[in-house]
Amino acid sequence: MSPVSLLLLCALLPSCLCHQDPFAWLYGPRGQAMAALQADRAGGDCPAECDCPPTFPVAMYCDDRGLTVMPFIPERIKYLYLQHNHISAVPDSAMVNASNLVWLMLHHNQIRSEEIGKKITTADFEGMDNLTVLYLQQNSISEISSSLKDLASLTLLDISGNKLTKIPESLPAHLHQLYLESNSIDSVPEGFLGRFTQLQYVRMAHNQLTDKGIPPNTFNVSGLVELDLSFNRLERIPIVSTTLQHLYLQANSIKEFTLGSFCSVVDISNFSKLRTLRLDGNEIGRQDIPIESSQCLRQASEINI
Ligand SMILES: *[C@@H]1O[C@H](CO)[C@@H](O)[C@H](O)[C@H]1NC(C)=O
Ligand SMILES: *[C@@H]1O[C@H](CO)[C@@H](O)[C@H](O)[C@H]1NC(C)=O
Ligand SMILES: *[C@@H]1O[C@H](CO)[C@@H](O)[C@H](O)[C@H]1NC(C)=O
Ligand SMILES: CC(=O)N[C@H]1CO[C@H](CO)[C@@H](O)[C@@H]1O
Repeated sequence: MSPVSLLLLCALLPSCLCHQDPFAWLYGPRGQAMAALQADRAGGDCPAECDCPPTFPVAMYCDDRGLTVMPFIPERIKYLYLQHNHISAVPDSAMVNASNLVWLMLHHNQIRSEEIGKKITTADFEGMDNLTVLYLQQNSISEISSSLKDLASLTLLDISGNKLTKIPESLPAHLHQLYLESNSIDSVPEGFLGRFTQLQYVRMAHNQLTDKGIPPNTFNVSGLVELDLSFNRLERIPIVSTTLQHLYLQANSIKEFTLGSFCSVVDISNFSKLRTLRLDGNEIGRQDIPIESSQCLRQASEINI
């Protein structure tokens, strides 16, 4: 329909849905009710402060609008964009209709742990069985309670740029990507990574990790593809699995190149799968790499030292 004929139609039919819902007056002058009704023709209601594009009715865009509280979440929404606001709390009630969420983007807000760890109880995330991506980076979270543990489908959790001083204890079991960089974490609990059978990418750059905080074999878990421990306080190269492909250790205080960190046995079929190894910005140089390394690290295409 051309814009001209649309206009014409509006003029002719006072109750047409072109501009305003004809029953809007029923619901009073509140902006939210108006907007909700206006959006109805697009496949469902939508809070006034957000956009729900008719072409993509399962998405709700509320990013960068100066929001200080969570908007209401219509039940159909799968992709929710709330980043770059001033939201400080995710109260119980906000998530009641959010059981269909697949992506929840809450990064760059002001969420504090007392407002997510304690007020978001396990029950709040119960039923959010399809949530796969949760972005919480750049908030003010210092603690994560067990509230996230029940997110059975969650594969990517980003809590970087917060105020964590330790690794959250109960995290969902099926994570593939765990991003914790730029916090104040100084240790990794014994056997921590072993709890996740599908974990492939672990990023902990810009924390306060020391050798003391890393029990032996913490990172010697198969399945891991990428491990970023750069910008920490490590003095030794931690033992990693031979299946690891990318290891970032730049800007630590490593004083020794320990080949045993990569290979305990070297032969035709036992060698490290490392492709990338960053060791620049440490206290070692090329001369510290033993000659046997070429056997163990035969797949490394990039070693920065
Ligand atoms: C939940 O959905 C109902 C019905 O659509 C709506 O009236 C209510 O405001 C919603 N609650 C929240 C917290 O989003
Ligand atoms: C999750 O997704 C599946 C398939 O898309 C759907 O059948 C199911 O109802 C969803 N679960 C929830 C809790 O929304
Ligand atoms: C890493 O773990 C494997 C299997 O658990 C083990 O065989 C290997 O010796 C360990 N690597 C090191 C360097 O200790
Ligand atoms: C320590 C290690 O990985 N050893 C393996 C070396 O290769 C042989 C033969 O493929 C395996 O049986 C060992 O487990």
